[in-house]
Amino acid sequence: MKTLGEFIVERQAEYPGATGELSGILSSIRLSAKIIHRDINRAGLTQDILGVSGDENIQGEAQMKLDVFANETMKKALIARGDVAGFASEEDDTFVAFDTERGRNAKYILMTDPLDGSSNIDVNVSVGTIFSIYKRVSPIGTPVTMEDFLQPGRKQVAAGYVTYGSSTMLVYTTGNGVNGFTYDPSLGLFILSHPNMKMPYEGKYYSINEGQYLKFPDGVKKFIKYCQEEDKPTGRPYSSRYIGSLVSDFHRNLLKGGIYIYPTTKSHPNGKLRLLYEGNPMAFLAEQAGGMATDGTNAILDIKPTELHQRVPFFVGSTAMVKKAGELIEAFGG
Ligand code: AHM
Ligand code: MG
Repeated sequence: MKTLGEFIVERQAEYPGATGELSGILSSIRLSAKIIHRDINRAGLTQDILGVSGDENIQGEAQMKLDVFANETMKKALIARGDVAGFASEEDDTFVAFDTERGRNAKYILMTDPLDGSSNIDVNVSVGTIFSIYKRVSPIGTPVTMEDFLQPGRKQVAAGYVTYGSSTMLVYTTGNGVNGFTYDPSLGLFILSHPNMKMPYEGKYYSINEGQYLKFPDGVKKFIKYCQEEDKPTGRPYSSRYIGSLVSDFHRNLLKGGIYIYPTTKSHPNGKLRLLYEGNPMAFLAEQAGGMATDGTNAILDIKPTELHQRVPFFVGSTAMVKKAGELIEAFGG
């Protein structure tokens, strides 16, 4: 049995010049994951956690109490260790520069969706936490700037998610494969349970909010019909599975093979998901596991962001399925 802590230390030793800051950030995330896990598991028992907070985020979405709680937990855990220079989140209007001596001298920044799929929390369905880490581009010793956050996904140093499902798992990459750790609550430890995760090349699930079908572009409609057609060699029809938590849908498709799509729709002309803290980290994990992620045409990781809360159409999963969706979008429009 290998714990996440041991694994992080082992990996750090492979990089002789490593200062331990990235390891420190991963430890902060591990701690936040344990706290969020504990509170999610008590969500049905306490009214402090269930329901809406009464506020909206900058994107006009109602914040759940747990969104706010998870965001504060992440921020506090990161500030306490002082290994990041700045932080940006789905729940905050703009980025936060950790403007202390330690923060100004730190070399990484972190972006997060602290509680993805939070509309599921009141009905006891899985939610997740997503994170994405970059090296800053502004000079060390100064407060971080917007430029540090608007880097293409290709520049990510590490990314991952926590899925609070029937068990809680932390899955992450530092660009050297993807590894998954299952939480043992009785020990308070994440244990390496899924080393070197690989996404099947051909999938068997498609995950999309089909209730929006009439609002989808023609290429996406054609792809859905393709998924439903009978074809022995590709194993079609594929099964439809949509949890409505990107993390959970992605996690299933990573293990079993499948595609998750949030396309442009008439009500979401740029898609719904955010490039920086949803699209990029999941795309990095997908590519590291042998899968693929596009906006229908271009690799997600190559997009140069222009805004912190920028949205992007998102196609992620098994390479054969993402490629097929791309072909139909090229032929019929996305
Ligand atoms: P959130 O970060 O505000 O929870 O929104 C993102 C979520 C994804 O996890 C999920 O796949 C999608 O929104 C569901 O949206 P919809 O209800 O439109 O299908
Ligand atoms: Mg989200």
